[in-house]
Amino acid sequence: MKQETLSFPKGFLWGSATASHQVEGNNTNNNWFLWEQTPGKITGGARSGLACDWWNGRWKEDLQHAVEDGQNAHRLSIEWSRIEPQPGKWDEASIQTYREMLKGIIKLGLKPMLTLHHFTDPIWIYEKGGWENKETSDRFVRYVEKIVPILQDLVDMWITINEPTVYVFSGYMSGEFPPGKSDPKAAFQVMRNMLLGHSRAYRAIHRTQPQAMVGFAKNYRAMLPARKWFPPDHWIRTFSSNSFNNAFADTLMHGKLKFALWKESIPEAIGTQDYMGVNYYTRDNIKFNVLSAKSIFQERFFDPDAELSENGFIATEPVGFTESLQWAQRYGVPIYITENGVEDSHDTMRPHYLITHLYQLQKAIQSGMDIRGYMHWSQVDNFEWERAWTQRFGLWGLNIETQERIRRPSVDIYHDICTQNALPAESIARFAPELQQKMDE
Ligand code: IFM
Repeated sequence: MKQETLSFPKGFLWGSATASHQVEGNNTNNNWFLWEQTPGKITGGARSGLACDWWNGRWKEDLQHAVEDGQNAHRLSIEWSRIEPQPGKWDEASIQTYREMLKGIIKLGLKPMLTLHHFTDPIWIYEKGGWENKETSDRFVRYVEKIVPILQDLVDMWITINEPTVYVFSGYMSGEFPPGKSDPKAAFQVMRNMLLGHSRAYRAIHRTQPQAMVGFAKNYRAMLPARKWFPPDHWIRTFSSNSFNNAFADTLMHGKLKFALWKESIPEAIGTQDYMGVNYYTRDNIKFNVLSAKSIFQERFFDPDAELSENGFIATEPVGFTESLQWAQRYGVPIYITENGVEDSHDTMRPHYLITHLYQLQKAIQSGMDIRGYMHWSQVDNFEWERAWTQRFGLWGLNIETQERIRRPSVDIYHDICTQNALPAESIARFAPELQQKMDE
């Protein structure tokens, strides 16, 4: 049996990722707070409530765990609605809280990677039409210009916007996110305005901090034509991937946004990416169906043989991860994995998911790809948007009644990986023996 060491490059960032609204608690001044109060929008009528109680300081406990678990980085976000609760009015106490949090994170030995916008908007932005309003991009830049100089001594890795395409599709196509619309023209406008916001924020950050690494986090959905022999399945797969996977990122390369029926030239977007942040979870099979006009003539389903997560939300498809990395590579910048993980309250699937995905990651690095870090989603169970507390993505579990943290077995598996900067042979043999066979071949 071959005992190849599947190691990662020196200085590789090993961490976990969180987002403000999902962990802080008592976030009452953003559009998600309003959404949570609206009947029928959140599974079981649940609310983010105290979430993981980070705003009262429990980030210390979770990130102390992260360090003990062997991690050396953490991706978190700050909440625009706390920093600028009213237009142009800055909340100095909240800004100080974030400074203290970031100082504490660094003191613990974690490199922070900071997201400036992770799905939530201040209520006043929402009331002015959210990102449908072109002025939102400038208002976003004003917030960035305020906060970056204050945090620049603590942070040099920035994510402008998390998963802009998920924000667009969920808020303006499927309607699961606020404002709950199904309006492709509005979706296009939001995409355009987010591109403007990103591009201007990129330049604003670099004006303050020339050495900064600035990017956005892209949720890449791998897609396969369901029937290889049937050209319409290939066509619909290409169409879907162009709008979901490529539209935003390609505009940063060539300055031309193409989305559904609309096009616009955005030259200022060109070159506004120092790295590609990849969030990868799963892969769909896509079938053309003339009867599914509502879902743009497509049907999506997971491979019937794939291992499915607790709520059937994710299929373990590590080869799709490789597809996402190959896709990311074409942008010619270093790659960071800014999210990857699975909902699994019993931790029965996570060990296999983790090992098989990190195996693909290590192979990609070995083949020459410049990949510099991996942030697992998530450190601790947190408020999973419209699915609320039904989906548990944490390495650590959370009892939302008592705030008790529950150590899942995957913590130890991830610990060994982070501290050895490698995929240990014993972990592969134990949790993904099929890979051992591959390695022996
Ligand atoms: O929880 C989310 C996160 O906010 C964005 N990416 C996907 C995660 C899991 O659904």
